[in-house]
Amino acid sequence: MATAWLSLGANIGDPPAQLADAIRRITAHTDVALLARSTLLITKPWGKTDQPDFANLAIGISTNLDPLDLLAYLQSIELAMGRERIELWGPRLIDIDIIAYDRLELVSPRLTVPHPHAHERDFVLDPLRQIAPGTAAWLIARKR
Ligand code: PH2
Ligand code: MG
Ligand code: MG
Repeated sequence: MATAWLSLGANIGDPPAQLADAIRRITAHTDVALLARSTLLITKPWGKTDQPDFANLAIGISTNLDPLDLLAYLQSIELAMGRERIELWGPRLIDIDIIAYDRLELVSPRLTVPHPHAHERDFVLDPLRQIAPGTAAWLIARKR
C-alpha cells in the first residue's frame, strides 16, 4: 500500500460540487481509500492570472495502484467530468494532480513525481499543510 497526496482544483462551472464529485469518483475505486481531506480554499489563479479564482483542496489516499495506473485512473475521471485540455494553466472544470506518491522520485514521459511545481504553489502547499505537513515540508526542502 502506498500513500499518495493529490491536489484538486476547478475554476469554471460549480467548483465546490465538481471537487466533491471528483473525490467521490476517486475513492469509488476498490484499490483507493480516502485518508484525509483538507478544507476547500479559494485561491487566486497562478501562472495565468486573467481567469476566475480557483477552488482548491488536497486529499490523501491509500492505494494499491502504481503511480502510472493511478495517473491513468485520475485522467479518466477528468475526462468523464468533461475536462478539455485547451490551454496550459487555463480555466478548467476539474484538475486532479498527483503531488507526491510516498517519497518516490520519478521522472518519466507521462508523469513526474513529486509534481514539478508543487513546492512553489501556495494553492497546493496550503491545503497539503493541513493534512500532511511533513510531506509539504519535504517538497520544499528537496528544492533548496
Ligand atoms: N492550476 C493551474 C494553474 N493555476 N491556480 C490556482 N490558484 N489553482 C489551481 O489549481 C491552478 C492555478 C494548472 O493546473
Ligand atoms: Mg494542475
Ligand atoms: Mg493536471
